[in-house]
Amino acid sequence: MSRLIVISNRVTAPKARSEEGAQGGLSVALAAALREYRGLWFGWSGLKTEEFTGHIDLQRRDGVTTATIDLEEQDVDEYYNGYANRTLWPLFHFRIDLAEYDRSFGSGYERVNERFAETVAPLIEPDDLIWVHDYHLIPLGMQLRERRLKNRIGFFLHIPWPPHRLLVSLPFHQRLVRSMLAYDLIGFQTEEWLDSFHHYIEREMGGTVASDGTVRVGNRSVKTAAFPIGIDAQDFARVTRTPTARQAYERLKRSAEDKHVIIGVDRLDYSKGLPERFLGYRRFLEEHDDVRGKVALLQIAPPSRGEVHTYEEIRAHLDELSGRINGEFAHVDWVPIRYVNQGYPREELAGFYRASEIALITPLRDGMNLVAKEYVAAQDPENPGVLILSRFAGAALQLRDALLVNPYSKDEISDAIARALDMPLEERKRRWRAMMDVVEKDDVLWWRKNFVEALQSAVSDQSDARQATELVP
Ligand code: ADQ
Repeated sequence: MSRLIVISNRVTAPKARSEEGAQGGLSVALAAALREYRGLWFGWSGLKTEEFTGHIDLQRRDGVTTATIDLEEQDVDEYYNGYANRTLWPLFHFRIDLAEYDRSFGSGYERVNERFAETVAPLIEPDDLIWVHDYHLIPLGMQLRERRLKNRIGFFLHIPWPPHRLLVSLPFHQRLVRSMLAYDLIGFQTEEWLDSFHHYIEREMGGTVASDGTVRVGNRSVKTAAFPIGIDAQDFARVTRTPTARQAYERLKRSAEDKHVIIGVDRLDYSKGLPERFLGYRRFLEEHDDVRGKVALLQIAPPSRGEVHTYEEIRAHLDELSGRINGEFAHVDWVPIRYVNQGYPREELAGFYRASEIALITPLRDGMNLVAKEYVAAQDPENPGVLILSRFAGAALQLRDALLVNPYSKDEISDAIARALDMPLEERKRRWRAMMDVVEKDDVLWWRKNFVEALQSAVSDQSDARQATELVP
């Protein structure tokens, strides 16, 4: 059996199995795949070094080998904080107004992708399957081909793919997309993002798309498909039964007294629609004075990407907005919004999800959104809560029995909260069962199995793959 080489920006070192509860579902699933295929996981350590040395820190723990490198300060500024998080992230989340185009970001991005390729290439054996993850590493496949690697190489994008008309606002967009033709398989979260990619290929590159998703540009063919990512539903159900989860459940229930808890859990990011959510909740309080004092919104949002200015701004904005809404509506014994800037281990989150009658998950755009699936998996089947979900999250295409809302509309958010609070038990159970079926069936194991099998069966014509690198101007 071939080995699997996973390459992502950051590597989450596997913990001992007994500690796995503290890790994200994705890293657990990838670690399981790496154990099965005897592979290795390569990426940035998260550490900075004065000068790039290419030194690889190889570690083996619990059956998984990780190989990490440190990056220079300038690399981190230009590649990670720059091109990845200030150019691609906003643009791919339809926030062209926030996207910054700086020549140094683009060159830093390509330099780091070259450094990744240069360092990982000697670790790769001819039969290895290579799986590259996310927007930080789009040109990596081409960089590996330039080093004469003939392996099957797949790429999975965790975030949305923007519509053609938006993507052309990116300087050198053709160069970026052409570099993707070096892969054998390109995976997206949903059919919607896949369609946008196909439109770009047809309209901007004069390529064709066959009915099986094979994209053809010049002589180069690449397989493309949607692989909606899931959670480890079985494990999440187990986590929900742990003593820590039960304690977290009790703690939230006790502190809420008899109030209906509405929960939101997100990284603090402008794509998650937090100000719009607070304003939608404010509209609800305004319109339903009879319920004031009987509901509480618990928003958990730990800061992320603190080195990027826009993230400082969103944080300041939310502090101000939550303070203003609380000041406007609070009583001596009731605060409408509990806004918490810290992350919690999975066990505790599971307990909080189960103790909340409603989840309000309203990103303005999201590749998938795993929190929505975790909320569903943590519910009590006999008394499940209601999921209110943005129709612009990838998850909305699968969780059709959520109450789907336009996250920009205060009225829709307000009406959905009112409807959720009044929803009869039978309807809650019916909706939950339908969503839980999807969460259980299309779980993370299914996702990675599908992707790896599709990659194994991708016909890799290497003469074409080398040509792809020649297509890049
Ligand atoms: P994210 O934007 O990080 O992921 P999401 O999928 O919702 O978004 O969350 C990922 C994980 O982080 C979840 O497992 C969640 O439990 C955890 N998490 C979020 N907030 C937390 C908190 N406050 N405390 C502790 N844990 C928290 C990107 C894309 C998504 C895509 C995923 C996976 O943006 O669209 O679903 O990758 O592909």
